[in-house]
Amino acid sequence: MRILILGGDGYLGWATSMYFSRRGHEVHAVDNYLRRRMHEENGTDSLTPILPDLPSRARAWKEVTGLEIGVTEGDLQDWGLVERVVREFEPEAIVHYGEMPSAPYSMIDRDHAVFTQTNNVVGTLNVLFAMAELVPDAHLVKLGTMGEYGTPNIDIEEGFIEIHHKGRSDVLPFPKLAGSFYHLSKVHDSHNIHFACRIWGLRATDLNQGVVYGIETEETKLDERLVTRFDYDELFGTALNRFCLQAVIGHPLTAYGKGGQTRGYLNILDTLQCVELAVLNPPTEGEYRVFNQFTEQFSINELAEIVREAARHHGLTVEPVHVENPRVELEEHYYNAAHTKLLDLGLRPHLLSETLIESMFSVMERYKHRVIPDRIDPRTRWRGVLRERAAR
Ligand code: NAD
Ligand code: USQ
Repeated sequence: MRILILGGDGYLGWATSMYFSRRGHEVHAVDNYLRRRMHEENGTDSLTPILPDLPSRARAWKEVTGLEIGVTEGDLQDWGLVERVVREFEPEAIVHYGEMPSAPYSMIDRDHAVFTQTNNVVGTLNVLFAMAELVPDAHLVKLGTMGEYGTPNIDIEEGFIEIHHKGRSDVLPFPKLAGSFYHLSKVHDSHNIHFACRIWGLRATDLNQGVVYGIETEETKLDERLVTRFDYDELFGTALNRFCLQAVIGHPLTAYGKGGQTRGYLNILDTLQCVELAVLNPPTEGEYRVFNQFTEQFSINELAEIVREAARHHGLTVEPVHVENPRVELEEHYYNAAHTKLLDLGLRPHLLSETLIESMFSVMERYKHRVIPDRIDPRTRWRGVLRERAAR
């Protein structure tokens, strides 16, 4: 199958490009290096030493496996670029990771919020228009987020909920209570994608993914040059990845607030499996479907305890600390989210275990000389704008 990977230089996008290439698909990756530039802006960097650009990564892939990954360097906000890539490559599936993915980055200030929503919403609109005009039968596999739903006091369904209201009923999109301007950009995308399916008959799968952890895949292990990026700083690192790195360097595990925040989590290996299952089982014409893509739920306190225990087995001593929560979010809440649709398609989850965490420690120990320790503690506050105003 011809598969276009948007955001192919990223943590998940590079791993996905290699995964599909190795399974015999024709892969073309697009990226504008936004993630690398945001790290330069913040004085941070990937723990793993990734090659300098996509062409070098594709060359290394060819040397190691003999397989080709096509590359386009460019911005999805540029209609000319999106139109050209889609016209020339004629994808049968488009896996869209190419967005600004950090909640804290989107909350820095007005400029970062506006940039996040413009980048994400305009890029996705361009992809939808290119599909409608050039490849209307292609399948869009779009990375959304479980954070679109927030933490409502009822069970979370997979995209839609049956509502009975004043004697009538309908199946409608599940209510959204996103927790950052980034998460809201995904809500806006979801509405636009759903609308494009309804009016143009496009087919799309919105993967509402939980928090991903992990550092290696079968393909990254083939050669050191094939590593994917791995971030642990306050803006781009995610909870479990950060805790593992913190354990390795002896930094207290940074549980924000009371630590009762519960989210869905999955291993990077399962991201690959889920995206493949979505691609190989496309929806029908005009169908917009939503899969909740995670395998297990944990609270922050549970994660910290699991990492502390795995660290102890590994000969490392580390303790959780409750730091002031930089975010505005519920710290104790009900959370029960459905996630059966990918299991029904055949997903076989890699569940979190101490062995798995210890294998992450081993990779991190190899690169720990690259850690920038003063970028770990949280600085970006959800109410930062209000505090700055009060100080003036
Ligand atoms: P990432 O930042 O490593 O990957 C995204 C890639 O897209 C980057 O390489 C970036 O340079 C590129 N990009 C961004 N805007 C672009 C544009 N306008 N034009 C071209 N390229 C652009 O992030 P990731 O962790 O790999 O996440 C991939 C996707 O999955 C994102 O959409 C993210 O929101 C979503 N997601 C990630 C997680 C997670 O825990 N990592 C969880 C849920 C959802
Ligand atoms: N948290 C801590 N300590 C930390 C880091 C985070 O307690 O050191 C807490 C946060 O307060 C939050 C939870 O952990 O309650 C998750 O935070 P996160 O940074 O791991 O994840 P989040 O900001 O939600 O974003 C990440 C990805 C994003 C994706 C999302 C999936 O960066 O791209 O959309 O996970 S989800 O969380 O399901 O929305």
